[in-house]
Amino acid sequence: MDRQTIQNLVAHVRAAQDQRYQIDKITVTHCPTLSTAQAYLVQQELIRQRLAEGDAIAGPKMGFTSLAKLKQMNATDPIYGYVFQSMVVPDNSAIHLKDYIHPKAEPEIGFVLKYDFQGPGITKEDVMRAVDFLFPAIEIIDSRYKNYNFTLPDVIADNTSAAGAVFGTRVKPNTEMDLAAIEVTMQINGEAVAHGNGAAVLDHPAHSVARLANMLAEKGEAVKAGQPILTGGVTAAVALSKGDKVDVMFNQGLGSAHLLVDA
Ligand code: OOG
Ligand code: MG
Repeated sequence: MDRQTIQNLVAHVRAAQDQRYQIDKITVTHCPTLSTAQAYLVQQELIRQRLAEGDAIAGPKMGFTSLAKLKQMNATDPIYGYVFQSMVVPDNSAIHLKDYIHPKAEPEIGFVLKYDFQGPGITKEDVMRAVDFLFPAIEIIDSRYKNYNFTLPDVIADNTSAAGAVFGTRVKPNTEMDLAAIEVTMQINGEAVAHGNGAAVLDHPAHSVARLANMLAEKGEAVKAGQPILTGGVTAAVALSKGDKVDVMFNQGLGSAHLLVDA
């Protein structure tokens, strides 16, 4: 794919992100042959531009790591993107619907590593040895595609629908914690809307971090120490409406994360 094609696709997707409007799939309007590898080149250029303009990466995110998400979005494979600093929402604070198109919330398990590592060949055990902190998270996704209707290359080029994230308080993992068995409930206005456990995420959320490291290795990048890493929605995502209070609550001492939705 030539440079001009990449630039055109980035300009098209960025405009939708910045001005918050919905677009048709770029695999329909622009590039029917767009491959996954080419879509990551588009994503990479989009990220390069945002960094050049002064935004910063908060951390990487995995997507489509649970069956619930794969089914909901009719997807086939895990993908990755990035949460920018400008997207971070402090715990317990409000977002404004006007800043989004059709936002949804999903509960996620977050990792912070003690040291950088680079794939290929990273395993779940490598990840567990490297864990510094875990944290409860709410990811706010907001696909720029109409009705969240996209193929994998479309959603990769749209930075995997990234639009916001609440990173809850970091906790040190302890020997009592079992990340496959850990349970999460997402409540909206006090009512349980989704429930799942850590094993929903690729059998164990550390597999998601390993997969991320191994995917990033293909472009020579490492997973970095200290960055919050999102391992992917444990449950299906839930659409947000004005006045919602979202509570994502884990057991085993991982804690909770909270979000309010204003007009
Ligand atoms: C794409 C983003 C997927 C996850 O956790 O599975 C994702 C989408 O569902 O719009 O972030
Ligand atoms: Mg997510």
